[in-house]
Amino acid sequence: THTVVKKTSLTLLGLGAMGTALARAWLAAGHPLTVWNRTPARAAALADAGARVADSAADAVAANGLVVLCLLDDASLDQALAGADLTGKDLVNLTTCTPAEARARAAWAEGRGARYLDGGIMAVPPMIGRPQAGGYVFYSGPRAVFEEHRHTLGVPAGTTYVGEDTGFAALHDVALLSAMYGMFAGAAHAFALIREEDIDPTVFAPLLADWLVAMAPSVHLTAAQLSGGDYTKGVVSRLAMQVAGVPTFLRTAEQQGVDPQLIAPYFALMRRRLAEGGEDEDLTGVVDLLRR
Ligand code: FVH
Repeated sequence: THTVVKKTSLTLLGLGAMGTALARAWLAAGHPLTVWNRTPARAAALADAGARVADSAADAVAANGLVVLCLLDDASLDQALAGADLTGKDLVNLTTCTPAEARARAAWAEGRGARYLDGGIMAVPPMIGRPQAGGYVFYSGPRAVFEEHRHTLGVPAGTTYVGEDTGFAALHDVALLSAMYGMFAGAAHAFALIREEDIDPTVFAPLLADWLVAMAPSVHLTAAQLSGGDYTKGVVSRLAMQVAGVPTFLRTAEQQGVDPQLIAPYFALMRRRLAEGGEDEDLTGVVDLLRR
């Protein structure tokens, strides 16, 4: 005999690139899905794939207890949900927002009789529905709500619960993406340095990628020092030595005709920390300078 597991039915508002990928993953896994999109044409292909297309956001919300939102930004939620009755609903908001917006949105939802979970998606659409791609979603808010829907939420991508504070998913999301943009900035500078030389960028790229991967674990030393409060503990490369090398980096940029605007602010902070007496530290002190 086979046990038939009933798949949770749910509603999804927002069928942009990400919303469509989420919808396809839930449909492929056999979840009854009601969808709505401001521009109805975007729902047509999903109707063919088995989704029920609601005529309005209010109708879509009324269809299920679990309502997932994947809209452009926080402001679009107000517009989409203006006429919807949220009483008794569980809202899961995967729209990128700030921590403060997430907390305010939770209070807004609770004031309308709904429970609220916030999510920050750490994936791009092609990673959705492909567990091997490594995409996942940060969730924060009431643990009970997360646990209740964990299985369904885990269908499109992995789930990582980061706490009862509703703002934490957005904070983790933005923190990781900010680090990513810092990495992109460094890579842009590196490519600019070699751009006019007889170096093939496609030959250079694997060297760059391997180096970034090799350096990534340095965040563990930073974390341990921030946690322990001693920024000289376990130092690998003294700040005094690193600052002594800064003119070499700036002169190289100048000689290669490259504007150092992406890395110069970081060098300025390293110099400031050295001037404050951080010569025996590594780079952790820069974190504190940013918070002043
Ligand atoms: N796509 C990505 O790579 C990233 C990966 C990480 C997470 N983000 C966030 O996911 C949210 C949705 O992103 P998206 O890629 O689906 O975005 P779009 O393709 O631009 O679709 C936007 C949807 O939002 C609807 N919408 C916009 N404004 C309103 C409004 N005022 N009222 C109702 N709906 C609205 C839009 O509808 P339409 O233009 O088709 O009518 C789309 O459904 C986002 O927070 C990313 O940061 C994605």
